[in-house]
Amino acid sequence: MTEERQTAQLKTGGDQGYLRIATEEAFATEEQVAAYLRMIRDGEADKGMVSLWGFYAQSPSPRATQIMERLLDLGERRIADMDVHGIDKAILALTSPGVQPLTDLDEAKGIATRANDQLAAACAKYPDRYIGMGTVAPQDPEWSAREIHRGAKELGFKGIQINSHTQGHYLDEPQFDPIFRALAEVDQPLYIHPSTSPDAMIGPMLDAGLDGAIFGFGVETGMHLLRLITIGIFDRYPTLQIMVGHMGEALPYWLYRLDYMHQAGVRSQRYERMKPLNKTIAGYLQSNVLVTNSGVAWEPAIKFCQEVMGEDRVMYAMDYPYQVEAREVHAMDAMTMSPETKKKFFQTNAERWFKL
Ligand code: 1DF
Ligand code: MN
Repeated sequence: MTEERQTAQLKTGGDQGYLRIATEEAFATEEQVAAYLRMIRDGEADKGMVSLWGFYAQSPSPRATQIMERLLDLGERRIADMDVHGIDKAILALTSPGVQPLTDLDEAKGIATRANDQLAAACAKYPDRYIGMGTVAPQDPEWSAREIHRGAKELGFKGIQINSHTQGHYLDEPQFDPIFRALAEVDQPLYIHPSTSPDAMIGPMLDAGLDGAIFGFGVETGMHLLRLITIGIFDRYPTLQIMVGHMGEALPYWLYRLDYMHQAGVRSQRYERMKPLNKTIAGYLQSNVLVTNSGVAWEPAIKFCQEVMGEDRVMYAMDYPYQVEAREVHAMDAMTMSPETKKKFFQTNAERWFKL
């Protein structure tokens, strides 16, 4: 990257040959954060919540206070940040872990409903800049299914985001089937966004400071997607598309070993749950999984993913407001890649898969 490129101003409008559509962008609501703080105060929060939101919602550090301000804004401040970083459109979702840790179902559904209404209003106010993904409360799968329909039909949402496990439960468990059925009915994607690991998994990561976005998010979310693939979710729902961020939460890099050991496991019948599937894990990654580069502004990883999954399946994301770096946008612009492939990465893959 030349010095000139690095200091040149980023602009919206597509002068570089593509629009920049950022696909994993977060917002928060006041009552969501207040509920987290109450859980922490009352000793109801799991260790991950104490670590993550105990920090962002309470630390006086510049990282925490700036992220909180940006999360809570769905107006001019966010638009100004998008303008400065050359982001034409942001696909927005309620920040992790959404309402999934809340044990009072009425409270969870109320906060989710109002967050969805607030997001829909912001998208209506800035129709050229904001696109919404809805939030649900998987604790109540039937309600979530209805909210998926409301999001698609009344609120203009283009998918939903679920923040990995719900109180230690994973989406491959049969009680969550109404969520997948609803997604198939509205023909929209599911974005599985990271959350902190449940208490059963977080232990040895926490004392080392590895529980959050540095590592714990990725291994827990990658495992979640693997649980869904190996239970046969895509044999049951062949048109379902599942998106994950952070360059596929490391699964593409493990793919050879995943398939080798999965096939060995199926053949040996070592695990009751591990049944033969219609495709290989690589096959599902090439037909039902989409990845975004949130948090990973790294050309070798992006090219590797394009090679193993196909260049139609890798999309741009900034991960605002957790990773707001103009130099990363410049680095992505400067990737040595054909103009056609780069346009797919920044713009047309998102248009295709979110049906914009
Ligand atoms: C962090 C990173 C937090 C991501 C997030 O949501 C998040 C972080 C609470 O750095 O603590 O979405 N991320 O996707 O990388
Ligand atoms: Mn994120």
